[in-house]
Amino acid sequence: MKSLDLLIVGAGFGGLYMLHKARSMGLDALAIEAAPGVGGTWYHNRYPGARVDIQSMEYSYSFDEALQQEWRWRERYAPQPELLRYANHVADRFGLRDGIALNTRMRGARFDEPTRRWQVQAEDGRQWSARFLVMASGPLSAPNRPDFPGLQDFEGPVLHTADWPHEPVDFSGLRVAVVGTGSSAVQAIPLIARQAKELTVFQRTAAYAAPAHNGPLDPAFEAGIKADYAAFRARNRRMHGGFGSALPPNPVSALAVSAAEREAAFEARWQVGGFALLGAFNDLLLKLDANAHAAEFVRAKIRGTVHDAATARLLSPTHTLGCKRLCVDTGYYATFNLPHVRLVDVSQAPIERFTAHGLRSGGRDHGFDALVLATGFDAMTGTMLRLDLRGRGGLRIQDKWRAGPLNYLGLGIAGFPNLFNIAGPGSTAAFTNVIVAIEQHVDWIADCIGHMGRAGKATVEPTEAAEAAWTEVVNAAARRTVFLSCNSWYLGANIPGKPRMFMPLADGFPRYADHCAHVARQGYEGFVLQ
Ligand code: N01
Repeated sequence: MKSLDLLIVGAGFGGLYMLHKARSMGLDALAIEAAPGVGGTWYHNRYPGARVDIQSMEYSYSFDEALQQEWRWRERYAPQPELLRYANHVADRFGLRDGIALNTRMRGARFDEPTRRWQVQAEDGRQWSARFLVMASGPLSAPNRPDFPGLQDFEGPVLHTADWPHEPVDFSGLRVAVVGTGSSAVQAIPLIARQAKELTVFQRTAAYAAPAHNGPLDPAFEAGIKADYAAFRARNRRMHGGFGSALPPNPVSALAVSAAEREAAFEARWQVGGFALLGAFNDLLLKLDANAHAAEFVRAKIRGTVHDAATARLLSPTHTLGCKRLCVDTGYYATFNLPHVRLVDVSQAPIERFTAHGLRSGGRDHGFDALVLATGFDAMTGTMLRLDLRGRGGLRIQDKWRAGPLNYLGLGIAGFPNLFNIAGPGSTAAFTNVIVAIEQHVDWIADCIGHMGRAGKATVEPTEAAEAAWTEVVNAAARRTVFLSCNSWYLGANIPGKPRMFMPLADGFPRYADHCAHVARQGYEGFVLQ
C-alpha cells in the first residue's frame, strides 16, 4: 500500500489547487479523480448552454500572478468548454498530471487509530495510506435522479444535465422533455428549443432568472483589471460573496425609498445583469417585505416578455427571490413564446409515472422521444454520504451526519481527525465565488498542516463543543436572512428524506475568512492538536 502525506479526493478546481499547494510545501500528495479528466463540475456538466454565473475575470484562480496575466477569457461569462480548457491548462502549467490518478473512484476510507493514518480504498481495489485526507469532491457533484415510477420503461434516451454525454447530442427532429427549471434547465432550455421539434418543460417550481447580458470580453475592461489584478482580487475578497466589487451593493434599504426610486434601482441592476439585482438594496436577502418588491419587479419582467398570459403566470415564481439560487439566463422566458415549446405545471399534479413513450401527470399523457433530467444534485453532503467513510472508533459518516452535516468551520469534523473538507457545508462556499472560497480553504488547510509540522503534532480534530457552537452560528446566520422561507437544496429540501438543516453559512465571505484566520492565530482554537 503506497504511503502518502496527503490524499486529495477530486481533481476539480479545489483538488487541483490543493495538489499544487501541497507539492509546493514538499508534501507527497496524490489526487484521485473518478472522471477520465480533470475539471470536476466543468468536466461533467456539459449540457448545452452550461456556463458560469460569475464573471470570468473573477471566476479564476488568483494564486499565481503569471497565470492570471497570461490566461485570456473570451466571454464575459465563460462557457463550460473554456472552463474545462482552463482547468487542463492549470494541470499542465503547474505539472500536476503525474500527481493525479484519473478513472479512480473512491470507495471509502478508514481512520486507523494506532498509526493515525487514513487507509483509503478505490473502487478498483487500489489502496493508499495517507496522513491527511482532503475532500475536494465538490458540493454539487452527486446528481439527483428522482425515483420516478416507470422511468426504466421509457424507451428513449434519458440524459442528466450533470452527467451529460461526451459525444454530441442532436435533438433535431425529436420531441424532447425537460424535467426541472433550476439553473441548469434555465441555461439548457433555450438551446434545446433551437434544435428540438417539440419541447415540453415540466415545472414544479417556477424560477427567477436575471439576464446574463453575456458577450465577448471587452479587451479594455480586461486590460484595466490586469493592470493591477492583485488589488482587484483583494477588493473582491472583501465583498459579501467574494465577487462584484465593480458594483458594490447599494447600502440603502428597499423600504426607505419611493416606489419610483426602487424601480429605477432594480432596472439599473437588471441592465447590468446576473446577480447585480440582489445588490440593488441592502435588505433584499434579509427582509421579506423588501424582497417582495424585487420579486414583483422580476414577475413584471416575465409578464412583459411572455406573450401568453397563462404561461407567464405559470412562469412567475411565488417564493422569495434568491431563496433558491437566482438563475442567470440568456433568453429563458422568451423561449416560451416559441410555438413548439410548452410548459406543464407539475406542482399540483406530480409526475405519476413514466411510460414507454412519455409520462403521465395530472391524469394526462405527455409523449416525447428524449428526456432531459435537470433535477439538480444531492447537494453538499450527497457525495460524501455515498462513501464508506469511517472515522475514530469506526464512526460512519452516515451516522455522524444522520441529523445533518455537523462540522466546525466547514473544514473539520469531530471524530474524523486529519480530514479536511473544501467548499462543503458549514462554510460560505455556496454563497461565494467558489474559486475564492476554494483558495481560502486550501490556504487555511496548508497553513494548518504547516503548523502541525512545526509543532510536532500528529493529528488535528475539532472538539464536539466547537462543532455544536458552529452549527448554531450557521443556523443563526440563516435565521437572519430570507433563506429559510422556501424549499431549496441549501436546506436539503430537494431530496426526499434528507434531514432539513440549513447547510451553507450565510454570514458573508469576509467575516467567515476573518474568523478562520482568527482561529488559526489562536493556535487552532476549537481543534485538538495531538
Ligand atoms: O438544480 P436545482 P440545478 N419532480 O436543484 C426540479 C449550480 N448551477 O442543476 O424547485 C419535478 O436548482 C426542481 O424543482 P423544485 C447552482 O448553484 C449553477 O439546476 O425542487 N421536478 C428544480 O426545478 C444551482 O443552484 C449554474 O420544486 C423536480 C430542478 O429540478 C445548482 O447548481 C448552472 C423533481 C432542479 O434544480 C443546482 O442547479 C447550473 C421531481 N421529482 C447549476 N426533483 C450556473 O449558472 C427536482 N425537480 C453557474
